[in-house]
Amino acid sequence: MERYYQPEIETAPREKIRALQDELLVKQVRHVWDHVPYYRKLMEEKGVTPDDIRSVDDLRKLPFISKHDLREAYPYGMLAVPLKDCVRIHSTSGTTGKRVIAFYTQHDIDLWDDCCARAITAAGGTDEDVCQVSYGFGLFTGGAGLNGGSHKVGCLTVPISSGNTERQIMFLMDLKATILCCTPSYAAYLGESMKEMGLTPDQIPLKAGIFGAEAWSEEMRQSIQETLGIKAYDIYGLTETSGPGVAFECSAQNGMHINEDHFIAEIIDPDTGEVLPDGQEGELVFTALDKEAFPLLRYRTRDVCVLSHEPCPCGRTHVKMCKPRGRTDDMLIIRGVNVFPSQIETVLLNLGYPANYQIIVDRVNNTDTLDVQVEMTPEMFTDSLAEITARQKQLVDGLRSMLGLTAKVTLVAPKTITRSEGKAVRVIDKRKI
Ligand code: DLL
Repeated sequence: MERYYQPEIETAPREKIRALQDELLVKQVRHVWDHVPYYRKLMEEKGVTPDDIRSVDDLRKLPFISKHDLREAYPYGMLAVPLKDCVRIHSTSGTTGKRVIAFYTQHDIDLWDDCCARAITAAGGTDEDVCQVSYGFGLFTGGAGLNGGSHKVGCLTVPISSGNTERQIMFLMDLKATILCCTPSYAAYLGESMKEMGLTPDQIPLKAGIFGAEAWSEEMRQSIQETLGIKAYDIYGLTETSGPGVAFECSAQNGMHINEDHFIAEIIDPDTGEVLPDGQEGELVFTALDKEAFPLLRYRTRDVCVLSHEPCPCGRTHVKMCKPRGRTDDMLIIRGVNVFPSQIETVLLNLGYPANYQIIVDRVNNTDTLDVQVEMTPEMFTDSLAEITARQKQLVDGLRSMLGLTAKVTLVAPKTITRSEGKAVRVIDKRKI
């Protein structure tokens, strides 16, 4: 039976959700105009005032906020409440530039925890469960978010953070953890390690996993589900919008419900900024409706995604987003062709390889090169040159038909590619250096 954490909101009729969004948006725009001079200036430049925003229909009149704005406004320029009202910060890893700092009031933390509690409940979690939170704790939002959600659901929470795989497995087995929260790449690694220890899926107490923070394919979901003997649910979010829990998967496991009482999602054409209709792929943009401290309006996430308002068998009425295909900024352009790492992952997993790979892009004699290093499983490992050549050819053909590009494939021995305890590093683009 489907369980909800807040059924009155999660299954509310569309008109009710829309009316709530209209009301919250009007208030939020006023709050930002009054307290965030940086955004007020952006509105003035666009010739918009809070009086122009009367409902969600007017959303598109508002200017976008980009990562560039957040860096310019660093650290306090987007803060909308006095610093003394804030109780915590989190921060992005800063891999693509200067860190972004997000601020939270206690109200912001409470609503964030609710969003994560909805995700855990949708994955079947109750106060009977033992929830092992193996996302990193600290500035990263993964650990804190799922920890807060797990408390609200009433699970016995194991705030183990990431890393120390041996200890992870010991706690998981000894405390009979039933829900695991971590990145999908770390879940795959834990699964691989438990398999090596001779543990079979029916000996592993887990029943569900809540995995996100990085792109992962359907094929990877299948593989994790099989190794751990669980149902694997996707969860999405970003530091700028609180953290995990902006959207989460339900029992249908085919897209994530966006918590529309807190966020409005739009899909735009990343080049023109034009809002695209349901079903069309584009850049995901979020407006936070009731965050107090760091209330971003029309924030461009750079995630490439599709929205769907199709009714969901789980009974939730909130719009669904597909698994993000990648980011506009991690989409590789190789010899003019757009390539997402997730497409490469799909080919590898379909051909029976593990999700341990690295994509190395370079430029030689003014021509882009694409080298995909693929790890073999111990069963595949062989000295036979003929077999390796046949495997390489099969991969090159598979990649060509998926990408329309010829890649070089290098097969490497099991356990050669460094495992990640947090977000996996899939791409090394030497062209930028
Ligand atoms: O990754 C928050 C999070 C923690 C989400 C734990 C889910 C679970 P950031 O470090 O700010 O925040 O990175 C945000 O990660 O814009 C996406 O590109 C990517 N991302 C997050 N969740 C998913 C997902 C956290 N389920 C950025 N699928 C986002 C694909 C995801 N990409």
